[in-house]
Amino acid sequence: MSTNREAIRLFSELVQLTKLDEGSAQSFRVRAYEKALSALGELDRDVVDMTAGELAKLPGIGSSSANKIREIVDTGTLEKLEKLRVTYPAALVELTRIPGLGPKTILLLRDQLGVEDLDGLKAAIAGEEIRALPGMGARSEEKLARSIERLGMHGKDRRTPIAEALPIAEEIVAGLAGIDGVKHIEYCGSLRRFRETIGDIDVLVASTKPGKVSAAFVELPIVTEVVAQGETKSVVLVSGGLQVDLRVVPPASFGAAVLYFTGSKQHNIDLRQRAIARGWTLNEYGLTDVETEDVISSRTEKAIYAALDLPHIAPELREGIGEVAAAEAGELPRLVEESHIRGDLHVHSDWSGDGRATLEAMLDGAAARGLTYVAITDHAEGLAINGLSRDEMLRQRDVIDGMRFRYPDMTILHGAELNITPDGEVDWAADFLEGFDWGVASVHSHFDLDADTQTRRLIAAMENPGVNAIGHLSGRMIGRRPGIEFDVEAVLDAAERTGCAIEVNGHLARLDAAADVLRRARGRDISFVLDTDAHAVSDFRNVTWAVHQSRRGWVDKASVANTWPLEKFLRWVERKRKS
Ligand code: DGT
Ligand code: CA
Ligand code: CA
Ligand code: ZN
Repeated sequence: MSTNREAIRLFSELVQLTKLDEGSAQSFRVRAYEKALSALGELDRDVVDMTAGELAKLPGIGSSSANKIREIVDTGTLEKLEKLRVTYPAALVELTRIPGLGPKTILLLRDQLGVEDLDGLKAAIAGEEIRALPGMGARSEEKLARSIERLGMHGKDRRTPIAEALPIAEEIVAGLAGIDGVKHIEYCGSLRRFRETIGDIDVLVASTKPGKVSAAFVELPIVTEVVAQGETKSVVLVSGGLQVDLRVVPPASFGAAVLYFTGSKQHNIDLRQRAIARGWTLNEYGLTDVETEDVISSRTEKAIYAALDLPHIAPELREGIGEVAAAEAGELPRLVEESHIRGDLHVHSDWSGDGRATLEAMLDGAAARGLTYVAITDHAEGLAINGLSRDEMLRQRDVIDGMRFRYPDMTILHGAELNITPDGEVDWAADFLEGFDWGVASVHSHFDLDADTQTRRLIAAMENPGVNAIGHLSGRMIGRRPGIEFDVEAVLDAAERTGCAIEVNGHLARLDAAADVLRRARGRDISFVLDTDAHAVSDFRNVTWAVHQSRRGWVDKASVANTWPLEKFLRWVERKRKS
């Protein structure tokens, strides 16, 4: 299925560049490509085996997109995309990451002021040139300057959101998997630790034939530039400009190398200190006795930790923030594993405008995951373009009632994703909210209010009996939109007091609540729910990311409500709704 992945990558670039080309994110063509992109994501067949005719029969794929997919299969690229890349170089495209800077404005800046990249934009801001443009002003110029500041887009320090880096790493790992002599592959570094932004991707391969690996690596279709190529170490750039470091090591030292290249640097230093105290050294080749030069351990990470008298420390915890001391004291949290998750409490269907699969398909998908309980939480009406009215919600409730018999092993809750207004109200009053089995409430607008207002807003929503959990607490989109500002301690106090859960949203662009917020909840009596926020069946995969995020936040399994057995979970849900 590696061609599917390739097609998805090229189509998402096509969407992005077409938005620029048409000066609109809503044009007919953009939407057609977006639909095809989403259909490709749902496809469980290999596009290599499909004709253009078969492709065009799939829902969401028109004949023009079908031909483009065939072009990718047959030629490895897209002529149209190649042309767009020349017109819109990567440095210009990067400006689309700045909140509030749409395609139309980017084209205006280029035409009127000759802005070609971030440096050009900063110069135009410094020279107060932007305020003179039609439709702009001093305020929009200042807002732009602040957005750049807050996103931390400073040339070489630029970090890539994990949502962009992870699929690239997966494509590379898949591309190297079949090569002669390869025994293990793992992506390491900040990506394996599941940081929300990535400096570069570090891929580690154990192989008996290193030359073959690096030769294949530099030839991968995703590679745009080879910076260095050697037997054991190569460096490339991929489309979008992200750097990928490859190391090839012998299978016997794979564990030591994975440990070393996973980092963090501070975690490595803390471990090395323990090794030195025992008369050993620790590096990417292994744990070695200084005097005898005997290798004590190198094959697996687990064995190296064990030799250092430590339990295995999960990659997500390895930030050098006290995890080694906690491990030594037996005080690490009991981390969540995917198999612990019994329910999903944030799931959409195409009843709300942004859902991409039917209710039935989503329920089938939930059942296929083996879930014991699931909540359908389509958007409530306050979200103008997406939400369901009262009548639609009641109708949906009837439809769900009529479907329950098909899922004898899964309890279906009828919920809603409510919108939190600037005052902390939600869409409906208590009498209507009572009719639901579950409520998740989220911030979807008014991101710029001051911290006091946002804090009051969140706390008021938590106090509402119809609200069981706060969805994506900050509303951030990693690398695109900063989250709302709020008083974390006050909100955690309220979570404890009201029993309202905090969601760990597994959508890769969200990963919300953020890890530092989750860590600050340690030792408090707060409940969490790990959710996918699925809008399509393939989004159920987000459970993996929600689990990783909870681990990064040192969340203890005991506090995760959707690991609990059904009875306990339902009692907990009811307690809040009767509060
Ligand atoms: P990034 O790429 O900035 O998101 O963060 P990392 O952690 O992936 O950092 P990177 O790519 O520079 O290096 C990968 C790992 O290699 C890092 O987490 C730990 C290890 N490493 C790199 N340089 C050093 C070093 O000077 N000392 C030690 N102990 N470890 C290092
Ligand atoms: Ca890295
Ligand atoms: Ca690196
Ligand atoms: Zn949602």
